[in-house]
This record gives sequence, structure tokens and C-alpha cells, in this order.
Amino acid sequence: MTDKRDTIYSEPVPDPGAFRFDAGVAEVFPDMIKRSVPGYSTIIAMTGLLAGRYAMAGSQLYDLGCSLGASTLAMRQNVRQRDCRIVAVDNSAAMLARCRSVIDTDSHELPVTLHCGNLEDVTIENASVVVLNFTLQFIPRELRDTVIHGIYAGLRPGGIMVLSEKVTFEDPHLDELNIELHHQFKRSNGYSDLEIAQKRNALENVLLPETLAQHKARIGGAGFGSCDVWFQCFNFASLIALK
Ligand code: GEK
Repeated sequence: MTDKRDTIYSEPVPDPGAFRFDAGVAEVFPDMIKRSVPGYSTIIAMTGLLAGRYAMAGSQLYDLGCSLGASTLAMRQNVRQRDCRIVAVDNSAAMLARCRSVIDTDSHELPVTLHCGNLEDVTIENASVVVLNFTLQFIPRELRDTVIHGIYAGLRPGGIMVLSEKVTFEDPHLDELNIELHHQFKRSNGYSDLEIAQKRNALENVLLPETLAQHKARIGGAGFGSCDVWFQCFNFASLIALK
């Protein structure tokens, strides 16, 4: 089945308001994220490989900010260890409803528990793999330390966190270049200048990116011994952190 095309910002929107993960966004989400995030499909597929390697028998794998369950499905297809469970969390009821039907039509057997709520309220327990693919960027900055500390506390030794984010750069020239390259990527995927500008405005104060140095400092501060970038394309990066 082909994804429904994202045309949400294709016409002038007089007062778009802040971006929300509502039913309209959920309906076009697979098309939106693939045409907006460079490297998205690679990051999702590799999340599955990483989960297959690091999942531990009898443990839980978390997909925090699961949207329609792309990372959950990738993990489900790769994890072979016995007695594992995936806990997929999102605070958008519209996203989670669609996620449920995606999971229901998937034939893999690894159990998946879907939870509708704020990921910052979820206690991470007995975890071997915790994935935040493009989600921490939507959490208020003052809560991010607590979230990462909670993940570290709930991971078993030898477990991993995968954190994918839109990032900013300290060097203003590189920051501008990467923003421009990202917009070029979106244009090459069929988004107009109007769509790019309106989406950018809607995400202002909603998606709050940080630098890779800020992420690494927070991750190190939470106790993770090893952490580095395993994937980056322009201003989108994914880090792996090992406990
Ligand atoms: C993917 N990981 O396809 N608690 C729980 N969920 C939240 C919160 C919160 N506080 N804030 C936002 N969300 C997915 C893509 S999208 C990324 C993740 C994007 C949810 C929100 O409802 C949305 O579904 C998701 O985080 C972010 O790999 O749209 O750029």
C-alpha cells in the first residue's frame, strides 16, 4: 500500500498554531517522516539490527515516542532472544491507534505492549534496549536529564540506548549550511518553499534541538560509559550509548 501524501502545509495556513501530532498528521506520517528526515529509513533498519544484537533474554525493549511503530517493527523482526517484550510509548492517541493496527497486521510473535502517555512518566525496568528515535527533541529541555537518567537506571548492564535527534551546530556557518542542506533535501523530495517555511514556523518552540556535545554531556552525566554517533546526515544524527 502506498503512503498517503503529506500536503498539510501545501496551501497558505493563516494561523497554523504549534505543530501537533493529531489525526491529520498520523494519517500522512510515514510519507512525512521519510520526505523530511534524511537517513530515516537507514536509522530505523539499523535500530532493528542493534536490537537484535543487544536484546537480552527475559528483558524489555522500549520504543519511546513510537508514532506508528516503525522502530518497534524493526526490532520485532530482528530480536530472536527468548522471553522478550517490546513496550512502545506515545502520548498521541491518534498515533497509537494507527500503531495498533500496524502491529496487528504484522505476523512476528514478539509481544508488544502499547502505552498511551508521556514517556517522561514511564518507569524503565529490566531493559536491554531503549530507543528514542526523534522524540527527545519534543520533550521540554528541563525534563531531558531526568528522562536519560531514568533510562540509564532501568537498563541492565550491557544494555544500550539509541538516541536519534535533529541537532544544531555551535559553529553558525555549519549550522546555517546544515539547515540549508536539510531544506534542499526536502525540496528534492517534493516539498515547496511554502511547505518548508510553514512547517518550520509550526515546529518553532515545539521541536527544540541541541548540539551533539549537549547530548553527549547529558548521556555521560547519566552514567553511560560509552557513547558516540553511529549515523549522521546533515543536521540529523543517531547516537548509541552503552551501559
Ligand atoms: C519513528 N520514533 O517513526 N511522550 C510520549 N510521546 C511523545 C511525547 C511525550 N512527551 N512528545 C512527543 N511524543 C518514531 C518517530 S515522531 C518524530 C517519532 C517526528 C511523540 C509524538 O506523538 C510523535 O509520535 C513522536 O513522539 C515523535 O521512528 O515526528 O519528527
